[in-house]
Amino acid sequence: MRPPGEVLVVLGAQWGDEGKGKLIDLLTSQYDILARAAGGANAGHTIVVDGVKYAFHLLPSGLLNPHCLALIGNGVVLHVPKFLSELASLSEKGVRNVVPRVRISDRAHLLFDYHQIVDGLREVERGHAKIGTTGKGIGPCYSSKANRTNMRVGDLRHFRDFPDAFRRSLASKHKRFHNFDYDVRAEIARYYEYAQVLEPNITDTVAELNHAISNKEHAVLVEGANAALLDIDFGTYPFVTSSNCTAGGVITGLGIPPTAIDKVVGVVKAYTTRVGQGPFPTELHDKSGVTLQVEGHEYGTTTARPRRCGWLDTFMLNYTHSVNGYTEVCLTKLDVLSHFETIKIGVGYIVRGRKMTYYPASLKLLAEAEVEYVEMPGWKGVDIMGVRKFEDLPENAQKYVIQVEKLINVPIRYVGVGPGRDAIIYRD
Ligand code: 2SA
Ligand code: GDP
Ligand code: MG
Repeated sequence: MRPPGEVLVVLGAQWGDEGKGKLIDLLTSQYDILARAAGGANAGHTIVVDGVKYAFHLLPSGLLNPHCLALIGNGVVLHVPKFLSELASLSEKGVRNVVPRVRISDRAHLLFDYHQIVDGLREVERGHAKIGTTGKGIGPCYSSKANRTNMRVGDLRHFRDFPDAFRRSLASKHKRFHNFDYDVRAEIARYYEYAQVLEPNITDTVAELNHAISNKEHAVLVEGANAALLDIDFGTYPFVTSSNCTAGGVITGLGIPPTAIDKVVGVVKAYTTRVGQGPFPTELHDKSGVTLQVEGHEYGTTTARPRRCGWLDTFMLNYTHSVNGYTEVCLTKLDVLSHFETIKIGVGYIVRGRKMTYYPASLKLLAEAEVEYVEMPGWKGVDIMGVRKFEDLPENAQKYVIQVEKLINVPIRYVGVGPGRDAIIYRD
């Protein structure tokens, strides 16, 4: 077990789907509280245990550990039906004592079905400029939150006021999108039921978490959703999600002070993938890109969309490191690179003949960026999935990991060599 009071944060360092779920699953047994700070059902971790596949979207995946409390922080947007169906599916698969181990922040925002409808309508409106959202209503819900018209989980406790407040919160969206079809009465009736069901799980998570940390009662693992380049402030705006999925979002999404965080693990895929639209300087449009997609099974957990694939980009990783402050890195999917004669790593961008010194905010500059690469010999054909010691990796694979470590200047503590729970190499 980790020392009580310790807070470890796991964050996606690229555009998501780096394999955070597997690392979290490995670490959970050492923590008592697993917390989600941001996002909603647009996150997706896949964990396979004893041949049983568990897909998590809203619930922290640490629930698989029967001793863990799962905490949904104030920064999360909660779609109650999805949340309840995920809970039910875990119980059906035999995960014990699930419901009493869940805590939901009374400050978390409710994501209603109409937010999902509006998500779709907005995408249609954007036409060619569409973002390629997951359709889960994330943007519209955070926009209601910022507009100060939305409702929070705690509002379910005062149900007498709920129907009027709900109608008011819906009104502006209804007006803006021409009275789209929506059965308001049925939705309110459903929420009356949900209010009874959720009541025992609603709590002041800010108080509970800070108490656990400052009194050194429990060790806490914060499970990042989405990733740095999808962050609303630091990502490739507007092709981003609507929450802060970098380290800052952990603090505001849970209500803990920055000084409470002890470690930040950046999860980095050994190459790069992206779902949806937006710039991607190291993207491959050739046979190598297809190899990464096929061999890496690069299809989204949430939407099953094929992921765009390209080489690792350490210029981008240096940027996300400067924002997130990784104390260590977990490099995943090294095994997928076993299919290449040579492997490239993006190390810098040249724009209009000048070397960039920092990852640009401008999408125009990103679109124009010519990537500088270093090229390394691969270990083609050598199956590394069974390797558990760093020294047993082929020499070129070791060199690749060490080169990445040098380029990002963060220790690589874990190296993923396969999808299985145990397919990981620890480095001291
Ligand atoms: P949204 O639905 O408004 O958040 O979509 C906005 C953009 O953000 C992208 N996006 C994602 N891209 C990759 N993976 C996502 N979720 C992962 C999953 C979860 C993870 O496995 O499904 O890694 O934690 C995700 N969520 C949002 C989306 O494609 C749009 O470009
Ligand atoms: P997350 O959203 O960051 O948790 O990632 P996802 O679960 O959406 O996608 C990562 C996928 O990669 C999952 O299907 C994992 O089982 C798989 N995976 C994780 N680590 C490795 C690895 O080291 N090698 C291989 N081949 N697959 C991995
Ligand atoms: Mg994912």
